[in-house]
Amino acid sequence: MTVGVGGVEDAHCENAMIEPWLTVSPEVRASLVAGRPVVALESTLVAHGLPWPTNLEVAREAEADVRAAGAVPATVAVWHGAPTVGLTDAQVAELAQAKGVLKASRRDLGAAVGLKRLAATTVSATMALAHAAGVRVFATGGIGGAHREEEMFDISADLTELSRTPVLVVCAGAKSILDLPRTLEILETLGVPVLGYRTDEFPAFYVAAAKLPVPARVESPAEAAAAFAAHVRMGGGGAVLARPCPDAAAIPAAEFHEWLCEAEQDAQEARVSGPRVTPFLLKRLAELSGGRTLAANRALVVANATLAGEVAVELAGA
Ligand code: PSU
Ligand code: MN
Repeated sequence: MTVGVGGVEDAHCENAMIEPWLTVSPEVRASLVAGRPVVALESTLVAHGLPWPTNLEVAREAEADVRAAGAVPATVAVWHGAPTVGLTDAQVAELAQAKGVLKASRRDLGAAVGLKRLAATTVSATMALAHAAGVRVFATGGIGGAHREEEMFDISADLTELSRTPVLVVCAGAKSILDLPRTLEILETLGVPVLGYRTDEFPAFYVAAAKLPVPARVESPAEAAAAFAAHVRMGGGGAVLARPCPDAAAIPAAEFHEWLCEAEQDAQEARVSGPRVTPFLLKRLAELSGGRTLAANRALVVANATLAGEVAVELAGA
């Protein structure tokens, strides 16, 4: 089912970019049809990545910051079977407290829709739905990637989706719980540009810099938009715009590593695997750090939302 308001439905007929099977909120649809900037936001970090009530606060702050930058926010989820771009505030609030929400990556979307599930979308699934709506910019906390070799084989579907779906993912790099050198190598193999936002080092989520060089650096939203637009024009898929966690909230690498070792041990003892790994580690790290990783996560998500709004404005003006 699609939602239309006033003359927007007619305009939609000419707009081949919005897929008919997608539910798009009236405000988001109107913006897309008019060529105005829209930023997608994901829902896994709300349903699985952050605890109540921080999750709802962060979701609302991210939306407000996208608006402050001059773009329209579109939080993405599968709403009882309806793939949706642009949840209402009531839906976001419900999702933040709902129990038994599916964590849907790209592979899970068909089952979530076909079986009418309530599902939060990860980076890969959010990219797919954002692209189906014609949304080109998406803000999140950190992308998934390759887990460490000592752990069970686990490479996030976020990486393959980035290789094929032309959406710019604004994030604080990849999660610090991952093997970052391997993650960057895989991104190179897949042809995914990684743009460092005013940094030469790949950001590592809570940790501001991973001492790994980024292949390209941009100094402004306009430069980020230009690099992404050129990549897509030449047949490229997605790209990563990596902005370091704001200094005041960032965590020193040494301190973080102590907590991470302990959290990983706990995960192994609890025999956690598959999609449960990331939420388990994030929760355990928040406990072990006395809430510092949570504060960092919050700061980086809202900073990314602002930057994504600014880049979307540039792309819309181009
Ligand atoms: N950013 C956050 N918190 C999160 C995530 C991103 O600040 O919880 C989510 C994203 O949805 C990302 C997922 O796609 O974590 C990675 O999960 P996995 O490692 O299972 O692919
Ligand atoms: Mn995984």
